Amino acid sequence: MKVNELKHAGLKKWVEDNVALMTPDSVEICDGSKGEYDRMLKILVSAGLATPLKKRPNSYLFRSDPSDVARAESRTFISSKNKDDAGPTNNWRDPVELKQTMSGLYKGCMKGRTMYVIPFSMGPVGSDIAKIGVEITDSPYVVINMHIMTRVGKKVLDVLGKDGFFVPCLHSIAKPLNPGESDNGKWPCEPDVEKKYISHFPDTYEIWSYGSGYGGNALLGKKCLALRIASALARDEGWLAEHMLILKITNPKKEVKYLAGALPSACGKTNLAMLVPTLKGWKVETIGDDIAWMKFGKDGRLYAINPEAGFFGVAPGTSEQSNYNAMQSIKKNSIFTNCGLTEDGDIWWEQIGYGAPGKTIIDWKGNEKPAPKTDKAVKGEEIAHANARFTAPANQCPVIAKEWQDPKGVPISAFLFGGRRATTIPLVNQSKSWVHGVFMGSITGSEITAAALDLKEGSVRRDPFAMLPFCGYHMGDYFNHWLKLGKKAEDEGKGDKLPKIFFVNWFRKDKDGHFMWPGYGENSRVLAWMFDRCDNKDNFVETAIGKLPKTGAIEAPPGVSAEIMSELCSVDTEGWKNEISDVRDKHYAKFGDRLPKVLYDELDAIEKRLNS
Ligand code: SAT
Ligand code: MN
Repeated sequence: MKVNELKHAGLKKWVEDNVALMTPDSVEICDGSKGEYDRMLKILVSAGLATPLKKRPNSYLFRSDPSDVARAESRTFISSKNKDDAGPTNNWRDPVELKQTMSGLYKGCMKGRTMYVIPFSMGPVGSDIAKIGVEITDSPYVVINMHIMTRVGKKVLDVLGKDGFFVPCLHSIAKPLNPGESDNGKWPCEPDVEKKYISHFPDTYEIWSYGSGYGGNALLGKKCLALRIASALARDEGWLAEHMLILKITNPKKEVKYLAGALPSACGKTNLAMLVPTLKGWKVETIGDDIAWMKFGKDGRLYAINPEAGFFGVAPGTSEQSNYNAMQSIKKNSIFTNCGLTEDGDIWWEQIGYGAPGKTIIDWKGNEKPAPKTDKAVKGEEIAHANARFTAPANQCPVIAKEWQDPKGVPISAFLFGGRRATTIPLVNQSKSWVHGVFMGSITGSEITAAALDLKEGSVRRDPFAMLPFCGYHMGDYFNHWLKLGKKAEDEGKGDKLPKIFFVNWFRKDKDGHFMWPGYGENSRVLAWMFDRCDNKDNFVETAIGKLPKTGAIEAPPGVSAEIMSELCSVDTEGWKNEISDVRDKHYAKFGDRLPKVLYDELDAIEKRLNS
């Protein structure tokens, strides 16, 4: 298909304008076909950027530039007209100035390359909850990843019609080629981090990205569209775009519920989405592992879709023990980025569950190293980058739920928030009300595990709703949006249809620093308790901080004593008093007068109950 055959006048003009600005050698409208995928890989292999993996059919390894290995949060901008609308947790830039700067950078940026125009749907094509985006990019690596992560092609243009809504997503790796020049094995990007831009214009629902070819900086359907821009769309249109997994859980009586959960990074979100239950007779299946889009149905229930079509998962730490189903999902048709390459032509990473075969291994920087005999990480000597990734089609997951692509979505019974907390926060806690649940989401946080960031080890980094880097507008307004949706449902007499809200913590430690709860598949015990709570089973006690499991309501996993269970499921009054003052003084204070007053009321009410 040619540009002048595009039926949507706005899309056609947008593409033509950018062709004139970026001056690519040629333009291709992507059709999402297998032929197109294979052709992109031929280009990438011959440019020396992709290595076919002997051990995994139709799978390839890429190594990025060392400057281009993760989302560039300091170069991620929320460019709303009013600075106040971006809020204290986002980097704001004036949209007029930012567009001027970036238009200058985009000028001639695709010289010597092909411009790919990727029409994609976030969510099943044609679903009422789905949205269409079109990404312009000069990266065939982006094209193949978008093939896996989204639905690409002509059927999307058919749904878009002549005047449908789409989110325009501009992307360039910022590495034009001179005549005769080729990438020659070197990952093309702008290596100077200060010259990368990941810009969002929430007032006009546009995305402009420049200089990075990696992950969320470049696959613009994911964090940029499905979270930052979608959160603004959801605010404006009355729905929810959340950084949440969606799972289906079936009890021994074959009753089914769906649950959506938000956890900050490094808390095992993908593992939870694909959990293998240890509880007999219970089954967990996956709808999505990262993002949920949710709309209220006429029946008052909240319906969720997974806007994505694949998994873009962190590789290190993924093993048959930690996530069996993820390991099965990546056996074929997968893309690996910044993993190690073994002598026999397979990928390898730290904590993959086994040492590397053979004598040598190629690390993520392309250097030959002795093959590690164990899978333990050696600081500074990592074979795979800590943010090495796999991209795999969701339908390759052995426990993908049959309804994962249902355009209606699945009705959500419960929300789960959580974080990595060594103290204070119980194993599971159900909110007393919707407002209390929003309070729980708003104080979500996780302890800093390594002295990585500028924070004291063990101190809590608040990550409200796990949306800190992903909310496209003022976080105080975002809390208010959640409150408004709950209030509306209650005012309409549909309050009982709202999902129940829970807060979990798998990471409590005892005085000697040992984890008190085994986690992984044993977390099914907590999910089962939540399941029964949704049916109003009498399995709880009312406390100052919320509804906690009654003694014996969660059967202890092997090796966990009754005393430990009782500590995990009780109120740490002193700890909570500290939590309350930390939230009031260090967290809520940041949001000024945009922090909804009812959340302060909630804080005061909990404090009062703790003191009584
Ligand atoms: O690189 S992504 O933004 O897609 C993944 C992540 O950082 O969570
Ligand atoms: Mn994520």
